[in-house]
Amino acid sequence: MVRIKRHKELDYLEVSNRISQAKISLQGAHIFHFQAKGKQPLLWLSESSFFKKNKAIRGGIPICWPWFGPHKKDPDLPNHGFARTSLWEHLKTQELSDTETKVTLRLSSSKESLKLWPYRFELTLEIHIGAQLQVSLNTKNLDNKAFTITNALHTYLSIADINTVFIDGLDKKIYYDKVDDSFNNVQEGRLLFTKETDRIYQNISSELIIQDNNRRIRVKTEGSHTLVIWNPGKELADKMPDLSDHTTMLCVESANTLEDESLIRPDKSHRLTTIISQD
Ligand code: TA6
Repeated sequence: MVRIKRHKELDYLEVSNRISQAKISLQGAHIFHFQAKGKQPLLWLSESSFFKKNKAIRGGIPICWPWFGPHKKDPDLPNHGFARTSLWEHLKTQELSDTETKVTLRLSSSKESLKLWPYRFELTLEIHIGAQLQVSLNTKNLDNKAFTITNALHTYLSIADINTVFIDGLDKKIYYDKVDDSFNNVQEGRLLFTKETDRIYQNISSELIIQDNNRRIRVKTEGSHTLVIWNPGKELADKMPDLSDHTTMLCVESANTLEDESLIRPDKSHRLTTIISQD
């Protein structure tokens, strides 16, 4: 079942089936809630998120596209691109069974987007809501020239406590550390959080396991080799007016960034997927 609702300035879809529920804002195709029945929510949402037009929601899964982070050449362009603040179209909702619902949203190039990024494109987001949450971002090149994108499904996971959570699956992986701007660091063992952490891990192919208090969250990625891990730590979080409590959030982001850019030729597509589950 799908219902259209509004929170502050933003319209959203509330989707539910026998075993799970999700909320998806039409601005940004932004999933800001997912919960399987009888389980804790998987996604974190800041209590102080603005829910304003042209402002990304703080929490859930912001879509960073067509560039991740600051624009390479023009720092005045929006951080993480414009997909997360654009108004998407709800194409369809399909009840695949009584335990799985698929929602598809679309963003097409427009006069406004061409001013920010000079290519014609079609973006679709396919969301499977069931026992797990599966999200695929498809980029199609509708232009007559090739373009390059970096992108991310900037997932904010809800966790019990940043001081005790840890991540398995990154041992010996190479990462770029944004906090001190250093390249070629090597992860030793599991990743724990003692301070601001902002890293881009490379050559990721297997599933990650986030051990959170009494549950395990699993994140699988398809169509990317980079993974971004972010927690702002207390000092930075205190400066962010829309970030309520950094100790209960952890971003684990399937991404294509750094050397993992995607070149897409005319008529060709790229697909980035993240699958999040818990046990
Ligand atoms: O994914 C990590 C990151 O790029 C951080 O550097 C941090 O700034 C974060 O995203 C949030 O960015 P935002 O533009 O949403 O404030």
